[in-house]
Amino acid sequence: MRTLILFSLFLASLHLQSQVTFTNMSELLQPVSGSYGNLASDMNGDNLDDIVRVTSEGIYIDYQQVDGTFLGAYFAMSIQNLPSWSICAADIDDNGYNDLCLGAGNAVSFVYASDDGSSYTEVAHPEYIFTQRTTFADIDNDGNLDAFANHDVDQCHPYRNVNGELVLDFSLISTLDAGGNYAAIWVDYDNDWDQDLYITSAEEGLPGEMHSASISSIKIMVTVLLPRRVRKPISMTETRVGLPVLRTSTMMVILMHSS
Ligand SMILES: [Ca+2]
Ligand SMILES: [Ca+2]
Ligand SMILES: [Ca+2]
Ligand SMILES: [Ca+2]
Repeated sequence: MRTLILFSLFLASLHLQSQVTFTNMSELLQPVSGSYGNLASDMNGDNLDDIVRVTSEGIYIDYQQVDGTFLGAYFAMSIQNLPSWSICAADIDDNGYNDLCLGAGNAVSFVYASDDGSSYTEVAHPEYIFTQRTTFADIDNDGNLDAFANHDVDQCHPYRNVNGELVLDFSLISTLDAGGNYAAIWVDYDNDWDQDLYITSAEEGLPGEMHSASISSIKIMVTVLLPRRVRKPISMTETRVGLPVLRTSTMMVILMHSS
C-alpha cells in the first residue's frame, strides 16, 4: 500500500510540473488601433523575436530587448495590399533585416527593409491572386529564398528570387492548375537536403498535393545521391509521416526514390 501511495504522489507531482500557465503581457507592446495583420519574427537580426503589426497606415514593430521588454517603432507608410489573409517574414535580399510578404484577397506585396533597417518599401504585385497563405522557402535550392502564395481559386503563385527581388515565375515549381489551395508546408520530408512542398486543399475531390522542390534538385539527387541509397517507391495512395493521402506527381515519385 505504501508503494502505491508513493507512486500516486509521484504521478501527481509529475502532473503539477507539467502544467503550463500563460500570462497576457500585451501591455509591453506599443498601442496599435484598428485592424492589422501580425506575426512574430526577428526583424533586425539580433536573435530576439520581435512583434510586427501591419495596418493601412504603416508598420509597427516592437523590438524585443534582452530583458524581455520591447522597444516600439512605427514606420509610417501607406500599405496597398494589406495582409488580410496572410503575412510572413524572411530576409529576401540577405541584407540582415527581414522583409515581409503580405497576402491580400486580390494580390500580394513584398515589403523590403532598407539596408540599415530604418525604412521599408512595398512592392505591390499587379497579378490577381486570392491569397490564402504565403510562405518563404528556397524552392530551387540555389541558396536564395523564394516565395510561394496559395491561390484560393486558381493555380498557386511561385516567386523566384532574382538578385534579391521576387518575380512571379510559374516555371519555378509546377503545381496543379486548380483552386482550393488553403495552405502550404515546406519541409524536407525525405531528408535529402532540399525542401519539399505539401499543399492542403479545401476543394472537394482534391486531397492535397505533394511536390518535389525543383527540377534542378531532382537532377542533383539522381546523379549524385541516388547511388548512395535507394528508397522504396511511394505509391499513389500511400500515406507518409501522418499526412493525408498524397496526390503524387511524376516529380514526386522521382524525389522519394532518392535520399
Ligand atoms: Ca529582433
Ligand atoms: Ca532584407
Ligand atoms: Ca531559391
Ligand atoms: Ca527533400
